[in-house]
Amino acid sequence: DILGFDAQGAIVNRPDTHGNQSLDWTNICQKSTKVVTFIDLAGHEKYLKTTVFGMTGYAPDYAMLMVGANAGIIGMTKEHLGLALALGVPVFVVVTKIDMAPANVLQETMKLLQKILRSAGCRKIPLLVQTNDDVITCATNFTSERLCPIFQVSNVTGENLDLLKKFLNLLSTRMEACLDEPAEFQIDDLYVVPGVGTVVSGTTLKGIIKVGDNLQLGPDPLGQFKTVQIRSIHRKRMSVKECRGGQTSSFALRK
Ligand SMILES: Nc1nc2c(ncn2[C@@H]2O[C@H](COP(=O)(O)OP(=O)(O)OP(=O)(O)O)[C@@H](O)[C@H]2O)c(=O)[nH]1
Ligand SMILES: [Mg+2]
Repeated sequence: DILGFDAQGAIVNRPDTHGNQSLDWTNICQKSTKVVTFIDLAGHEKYLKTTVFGMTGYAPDYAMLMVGANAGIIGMTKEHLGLALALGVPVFVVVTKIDMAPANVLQETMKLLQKILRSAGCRKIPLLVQTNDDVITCATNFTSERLCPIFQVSNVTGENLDLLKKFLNLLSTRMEACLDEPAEFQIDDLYVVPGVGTVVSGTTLKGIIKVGDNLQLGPDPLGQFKTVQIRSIHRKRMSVKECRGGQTSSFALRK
């Protein structure tokens, strides 16, 4: 899903995103000066392979680790934290459902969370975000990788969601666009769309790719490349003319 911010930092998403999603995405992108994309990964260990794919294939800038205040550090929380650490993706933690958790339970969750983050395996500096100043401190020092901001929110009462939203709006992408270098696109997925043909989706790692460009597709198992032309480009379900380093998109190919 996506979250759009306007130039004043206000959220442009309408409260109800049900219904026609594709229209909504176009609308959000048109009204936004900044769009944050969330890749919703699975918590259950059964889906670990998919989670690993999401953490690598989509080249995420940051990881938002969700922890239920009541349930605490359960299931795959530590494994997912380890995955982000291993991949060098800066992590922040959002402790949710604080409306439901008795004070002592929340405190226990926070204590264990901070202990894990400070442990030798993690070597993070946890910082509980409680004020606007904390948000700015965290956002400006976040890419250092040592700092781990922690938010405590409730999706029911809305408590502290403003701090989390401000933080998201202040983050910038980590990947360098390398616009002067030859274009390179990493394919994550392949589709055959009726009436369109072969569509590949993934991330542009370097350079600029424009509609009509010829690219080398490969390597195949024999190490060979094949010339393909970019017939059209979609970003966030919208037709666009070009895609730049750091951006995800999908291409319809002419072979
Ligand atoms: N009281 C309370 N309930 C919440 C809060 N956030 C989410 N919930 C509820 O918790 C349940 C699970 O929320 P989800 O957002 O589906 O959680 P999830 O981790 O994405 O679940 P899966 O995708 O199934 O792994 C839903 O019934 C939500 O309404 C919160 O802050 N407070
Ligand atoms: Mg979910």
